Amino acid sequence: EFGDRKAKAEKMFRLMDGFLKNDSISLQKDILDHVEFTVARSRFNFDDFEAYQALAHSVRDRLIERWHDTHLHFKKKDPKRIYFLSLEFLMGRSLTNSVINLGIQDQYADALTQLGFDFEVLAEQEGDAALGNGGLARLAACQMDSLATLDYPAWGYGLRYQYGLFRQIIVDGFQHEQPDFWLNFGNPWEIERVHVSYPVKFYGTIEEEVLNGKKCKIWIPGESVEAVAYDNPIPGYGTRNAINLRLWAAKPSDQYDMESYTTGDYINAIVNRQKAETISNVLYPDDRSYQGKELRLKQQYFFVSASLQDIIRRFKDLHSNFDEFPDKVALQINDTHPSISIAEVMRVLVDEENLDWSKAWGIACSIFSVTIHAVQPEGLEKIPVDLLGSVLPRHLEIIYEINHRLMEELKKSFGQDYDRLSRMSIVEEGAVKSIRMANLSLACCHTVNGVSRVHLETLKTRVFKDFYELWPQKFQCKTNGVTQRRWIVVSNPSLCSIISKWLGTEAWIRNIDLIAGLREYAKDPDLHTEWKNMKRVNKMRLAEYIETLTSVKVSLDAMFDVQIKRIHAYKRQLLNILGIIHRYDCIKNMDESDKRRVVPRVCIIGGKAAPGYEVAKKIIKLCHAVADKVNNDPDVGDLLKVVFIPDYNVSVAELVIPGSDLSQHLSTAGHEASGTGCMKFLMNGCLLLATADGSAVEIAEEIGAANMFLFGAKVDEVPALREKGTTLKGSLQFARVVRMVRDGYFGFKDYFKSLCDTVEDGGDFYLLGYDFARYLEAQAAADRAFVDQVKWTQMSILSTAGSGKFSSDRTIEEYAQQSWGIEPCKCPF
Ligand code: GLS
Repeated sequence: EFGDRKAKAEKMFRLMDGFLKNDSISLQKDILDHVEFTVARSRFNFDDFEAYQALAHSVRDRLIERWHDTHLHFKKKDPKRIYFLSLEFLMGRSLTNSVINLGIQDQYADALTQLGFDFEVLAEQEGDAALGNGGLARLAACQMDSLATLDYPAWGYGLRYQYGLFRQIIVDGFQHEQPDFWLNFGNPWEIERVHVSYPVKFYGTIEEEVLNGKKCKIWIPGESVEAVAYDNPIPGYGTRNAINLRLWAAKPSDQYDMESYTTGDYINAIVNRQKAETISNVLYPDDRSYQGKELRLKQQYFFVSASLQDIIRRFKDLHSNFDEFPDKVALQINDTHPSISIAEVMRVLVDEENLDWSKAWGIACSIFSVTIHAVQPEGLEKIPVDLLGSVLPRHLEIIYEINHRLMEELKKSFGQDYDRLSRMSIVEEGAVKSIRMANLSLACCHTVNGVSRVHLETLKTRVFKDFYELWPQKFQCKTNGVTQRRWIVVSNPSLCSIISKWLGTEAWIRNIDLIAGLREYAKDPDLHTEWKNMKRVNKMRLAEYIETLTSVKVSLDAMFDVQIKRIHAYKRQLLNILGIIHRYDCIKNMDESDKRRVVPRVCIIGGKAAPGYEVAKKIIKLCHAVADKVNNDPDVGDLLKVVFIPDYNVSVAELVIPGSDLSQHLSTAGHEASGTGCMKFLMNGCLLLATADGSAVEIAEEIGAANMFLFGAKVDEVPALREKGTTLKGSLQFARVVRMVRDGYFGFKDYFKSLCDTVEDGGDFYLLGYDFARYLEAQAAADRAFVDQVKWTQMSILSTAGSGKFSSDRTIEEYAQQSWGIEPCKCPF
């Protein structure tokens, strides 16, 4: 019978390969069919958006085909799989990325031209899938692309929020937030799986029972919500593999609340059921501070519980003995957010599968690994015990038991060192007794990853010092990376062609190490000409975008100087703005002959502030206030323009990065775990002006410090500088620019007062005053380099050539080999 099934499956594989044709005529026909039958418009009358929808559906068909093949193949081979749990995935747009990874971009472009449409115009119709805040979430998206491309048997699991990250609109220079109801026009990239659903339980009580002479705990939940799967195929590049990103949506449970119905309270019963959906309604828009909110905890448990039920079901399809679980399953916890999964695995194994505690714990410890993305202890989630006890009473008990055993083990190593024991405890005593989710992860995971070398050092020596002393072997460095498919091939096609032409191959798109081959041509005048043309065309596109959005006209001869990322005190956008004020002040005081020597600049800033983050919001306003003054000053003209790009997101980044000359990464050393924006700029041949923080340190090693502009206090100097506190005076120049803001030179004097206070009067936690003079020197060095365009272009080529290490392909290979123990599983067709 097995042979029969196998033959049938093989026949199906062969048939499926024959299903969809990718020549231009077939694609045209498919698109028109979708216009008529999916979008339900007449094929004689449809607009760009409808054309985009039809196009997306025809691409989706091709994705589904490969995705089926891949999953059949995985099922057949039954390899160990990696399950990547993340509360956030920032996918951005899917169309262009999909057709490129499927290898049918030219055919589609051709088909659309024949139909009288332009591929690029239709691609612009797509909105971003913004189910994440920033770096952490975009990293997860890049890693999914690499997992698919490298043929790893991987699944992503997350939440399908109905509202993604808020849209930022600017009114009079102030940020306002608008809801991002991104599913309004449907989402062609997902497949709703109504039949793949699991109940997720909350609240209730614990009862003890005796089963087979053994005392057992039974959780009697008080609420049940249904998790329904929405699958998002992720195609690899240069392979048939397409893996799955499964996002869960909350729906009312099928279990009826009989009481309400029989008492006739029909309307209220329905209204209450509907409340279930709120769990997956909205993404929390703050990436760093957690306030122990009930909804947040419910979101975490909701997606973790559904994912684990799905994973265990898949395991049980082929296996019956949990001893084999670690051979088939690796679970990756993306930051502390999904760490409740550790308690959930224990609950399932002990309460439902009736395993001994120690056996269950052995399994848990061999399947989980975690990556920490935070530097500051505030970034590590804590859940108040009262809250956890009410929402997940059984999990709280389990965590107490894990902690009890941990403490016993620690006593063996550290004796009566109670300070240390209390620091390492999963339970934090204090005004609000809480569970430290990071400590729970550290107690269980076999691997704890940092996201850059500097970051791992911080974890080892500061954040988790005690744990490192106990388990040094758990700590590993997995320097972040980004996918060159999205950040070069999709977003900078001209650069992509140049690289392929000069390397004589497209193989670098899968094997990024080859990109180093460009070094050989860094001085070649022909390459310089092509490189500069590419940059100019990209700048032109960006300039048009800027003019459309802000009505500011910018000169293409100016240096495009960019800082785009979340607005945060530690990322020091304020340092950038104060630097701009200094530049403005200098130009104002120059005579005409001095002005002729000024390198013209367009200073571009973009980023969202968390809605409740006052300081960040004031920084946005200050940026606009300065722009207003500078851009309208006839003394300045094209020498300086200041632009704030509203609603920064993945698609905006795809447009801005290829058109930038210089990018700024200004975090106070020791505060940026890694930073991934810098890697995207680097790949695009944009020079970096950066502090020696996060991954910038490793970038300097790869391209040579002489090819970037490094400045500022070093990680190990920062604590001592802070100690000096009030005695540490910034430069005169710094005092002057801050005074200009204080005195109302840019208006809004009262409003900016508290912002100025953060960097003066003994405050200045992020050392803006201390770093200011050296920041200006680095900026001056960038100006001098820009004047020598041959030198600049060479540095730019060397940046791209040295970016190979920062591909997420390298990161994923390291995870696969060092943390997860998985092998590629390539679809044969
Ligand atoms: C972050 C860090 O702040 C970034 O430095 C890092 O690059 C990113 C991915 O590892 O993770 N942590 C976080 O909470 N948001 C981030 O962007």
